[in-house]
Parts: sequence; structure tokens; C-alpha cells
Amino acid sequence: LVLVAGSILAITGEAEAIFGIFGGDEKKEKTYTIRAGIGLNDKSAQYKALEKWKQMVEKRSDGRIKMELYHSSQLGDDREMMEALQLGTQEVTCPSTAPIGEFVEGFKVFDLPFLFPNNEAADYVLDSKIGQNLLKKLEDEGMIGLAYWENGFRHLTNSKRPVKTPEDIKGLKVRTMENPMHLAAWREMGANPTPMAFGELFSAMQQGVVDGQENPWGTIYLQNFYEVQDYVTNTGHVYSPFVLMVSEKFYDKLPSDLQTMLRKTAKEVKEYQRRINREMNAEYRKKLKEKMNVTILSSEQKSAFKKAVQPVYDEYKEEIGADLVDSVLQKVEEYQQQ
Ligand code: KDG
Repeated sequence: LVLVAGSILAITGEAEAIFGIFGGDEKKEKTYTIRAGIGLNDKSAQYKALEKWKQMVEKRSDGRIKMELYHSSQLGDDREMMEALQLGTQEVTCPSTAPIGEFVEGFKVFDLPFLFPNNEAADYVLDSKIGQNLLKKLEDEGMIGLAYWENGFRHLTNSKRPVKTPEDIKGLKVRTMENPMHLAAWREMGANPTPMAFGELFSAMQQGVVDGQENPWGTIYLQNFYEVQDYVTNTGHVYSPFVLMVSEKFYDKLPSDLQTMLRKTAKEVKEYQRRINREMNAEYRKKLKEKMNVTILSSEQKSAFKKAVQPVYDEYKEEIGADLVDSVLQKVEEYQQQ
């Protein structure tokens, strides 16, 4: 009888109804499709990590979950994809924290300029209670935060001139992510910043709508930004975390074993994603020397940029939450004391 039921099941695909009749666990036999979308292209560490996650998820769910991957803003930009998660019309995305700050204020804390001295300090804070509590807050907005992956330290590129001091930035039209604090930081540095979705950036640079942008080395190289930008400076002015997230509407439909598996595998892939991202950023930093005029700032030169953006801390501290800002600063300090 079970065999017969199994073959009907294969033919009709109505697993749920049939197993209902035989008293099996309905939810357990249902299959689910996850559409995961990102803005970066399929050469990015972010995409490679999604491919790994897809493999794991499909295998460990015994085929109960099928994952479809979409890159290069095929499903929309970071903000649009988060809105789709809220509506339940898309299941997974992995935005930078900058646009998340427009949904959950506290996320802005990670985008304070020159907050993290290095990648490891970022890991320390993001994986601590502070980072995990913020992920939890996403649930009030219809999103489940699974893990912090890494976008990385961002560096300024432009088509006009080498940038060695904040004065060199004066008047440059710089594209930023959609986050008022990023705009404020660039205004403090003398630029003329404009927020824009990632998917529109390449053509905006090509057409001279903007003179410059800022992103990690890997993105500058792999998105071919060097074709439309001549100069790059290792400003490293902010560290961008990614948040791998799933639609709460979708998540709530899953049986608990699959919910747990998604959380667990997202964390496992985190280690891989951060590692290859770091390797790729180091490799493409070198490779960009063949493509662009690269300025490497001394630590003294970097201090001038740090000083220029300092007012952003006072301007945004209350909005982000003074206690949160202080606890993150304290945690960074704790890391450095180790
Ligand atoms: O896939 C991630 C992108 O959508 C975006 O977050 C990349 O750093 C980014 C940017 O500049 O918009």
C-alpha cells in the first residue's frame, strides 16, 4: 500500500494530501523552493558561498528544499529584496548592513566609519551577543537573520584624480549605499554623495552621472569597475557586513527540523564565506595594480580621513542608540586588549 501511495505521490506530486490520509507528518513530506537573490555577480565570494549553502541545504534536507540562486540584482536591489522577504514573495537575500539600517535602526552601528580596525575585530563583535541580538530584532520586521557573512572593508575609486587627502575628495560625486550615515560621512569628507542601488552603479559611472564609488577590492575587480574608474585609494573607511536572511513568512511554514538545518548550515558556510572573501580581497588588491592607479595611504595619511568623519559619531549616536554605540565601541576595545 505504501509503495502504491509512493508512486501516486510521484505522479501527482500531492505528497501532502496522501501522507495526510496515511497519518504521516504532512509538513515533513512537503517540498519547498527557496529563491535566494543578491546584487553582486556570480564571480563574487558571496555567490560562491551561496552555491555551497545550496548544496548543503539540498543534501541535508534530502531534497525537501530546492534552492534557486539569482545574482546581479536579477530579483532587485538590497532594499527591494528585503521588502520582498517581508511580503513573502522571495525567501532569501544577503544585503549589506547599510540598507538594513533603514529597517532596524541599530544596524547602523556597524557602518560607523573607521569602527573596526581589522576583519577579526569585526568577527568578534558580530558573533558576540551584541551582533546576535541585532539579528533577532529583524524578526520584528518580518525577516530572520541567520548569520553575518562578509562584504568587507570599502575603498574609494574615482575617475578624476588620485586621492591622497580629504581635500582631494572635494566636489567628487560619489555613489553611496542607501543609508543616511554613509551620505553624512562623505559630506564630511567634502564629496557630493548620492545614494543609488548597486545594480545601477556601473552605468552611472560609465555615463559620468557619478565620478566615484566605494567597495571592497574583490567587487571593484570582479564587477569590472576598473573599466570606468582610473583611481583607487585604500581608504578602508568602513567595514560592510552582510546578513544572510530568510523571509519570516516562509520560515514559519517550515517544519522545525528544516528551520534548524537552515540556521546551522548558514553558520557553517559563514566560516567558508569569510575565508574565501578575505583571500579574494587580498588577491584582487594585487591584481588591481595592473588595471588602476592605486594609492596606498600611510597610517598618518589615513588619520586625516578618520578625523574628517568624526562628527558622524556625534550626529548619529542618539539615533542608533547611545548604549548600543558604547557597547560596540567597548567590545572593539576588548578585542584589541586581548
Ligand atoms: O549582493 C550584495 C549587494 O547587493 C550590495 O550589498 C553590494 O556593497 C554593495 C553595494 O555597494 O551596494
